[in-house]
Amino acid sequence: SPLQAQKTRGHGQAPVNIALSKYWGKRDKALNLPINGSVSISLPGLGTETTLSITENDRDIIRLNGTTLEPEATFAKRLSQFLNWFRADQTTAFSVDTSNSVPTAAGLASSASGYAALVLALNDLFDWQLPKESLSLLARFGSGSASRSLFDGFAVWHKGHQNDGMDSFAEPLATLWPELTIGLVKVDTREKPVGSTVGMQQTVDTCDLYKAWPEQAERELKTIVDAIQKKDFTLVGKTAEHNALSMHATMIATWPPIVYWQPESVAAMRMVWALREQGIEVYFTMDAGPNLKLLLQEKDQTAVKKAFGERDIQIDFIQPFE
Ligand code: 2P0
Repeated sequence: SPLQAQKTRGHGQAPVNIALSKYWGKRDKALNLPINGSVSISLPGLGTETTLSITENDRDIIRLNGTTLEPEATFAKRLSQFLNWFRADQTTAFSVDTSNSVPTAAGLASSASGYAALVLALNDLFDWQLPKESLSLLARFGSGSASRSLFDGFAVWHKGHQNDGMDSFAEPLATLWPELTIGLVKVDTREKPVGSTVGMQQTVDTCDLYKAWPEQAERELKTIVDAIQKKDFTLVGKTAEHNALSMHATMIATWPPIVYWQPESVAAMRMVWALREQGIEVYFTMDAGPNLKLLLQEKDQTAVKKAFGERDIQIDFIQPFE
């Protein structure tokens, strides 16, 4: 049976990822099928490490960062619900020990690395030896963005066309881009008031502007993938920034409105634009939170660091292909 443990424990590790063209909206909530495809870059060294075993206990035991959670905790309930796909029978219970590497600058989605690491741990425990693309499809059930966290470097999550979701998974892009640098601008690391799952559903349900999103998102996904393959930094940067701002425009135009930005977020955006005016090519992207993620080239890191440092804004740099 594919749900028979082949060893005492399974282990998995996966990175967080940042979308350059965003996933926003589901066409199927139960299967986590997206309305549009997306492309991301993984951040090595930031992510989740998970160990998994079958337990004699009658319920799942879930430890997060060394602390055992109450089964009723939102995180534990969501994880147990995901594990329902993988129980040999109703009596099977799992013991899960999962830890996120503490991000120096937060605002990074741990559900993406979390469900990717968990699927890798299941693959190890059950000795499925499945290819990453198949594991990506399984990770998608936990969290859409987790489908992209099976890979290092760039990953494209195809929206797929089938109703059963069998063609909705991510694949890696072969491009290596050593000069590409990500800046993590920490504005606020507290938990966000509206989670992505609820935020995107509300947008699909109530935002008139959203009608334009699916086509724009698919077009910009293609533009970014082509630009990555040509290593056209300018085109990647400006398309990613425009895509993120367009997604936020749809969030703002939902009812009730969803505004993830803080005053400091806007101040940081203005700094990015001011740097570009000075000829320093830096772009930003933002997710369901107030923090900015900058796209720049290694040669400009010192100038960017200095500009943010002068205004006491915390920024950390990561080279995804280091
Ligand atoms: C993304 N986000 O492409 C977009 C941009 C947030 C903003 O994927 O409901 O946690 O679990 O599938 O994957 C975050 O959404 O949502 C996300 P679910 P998920 O990175």
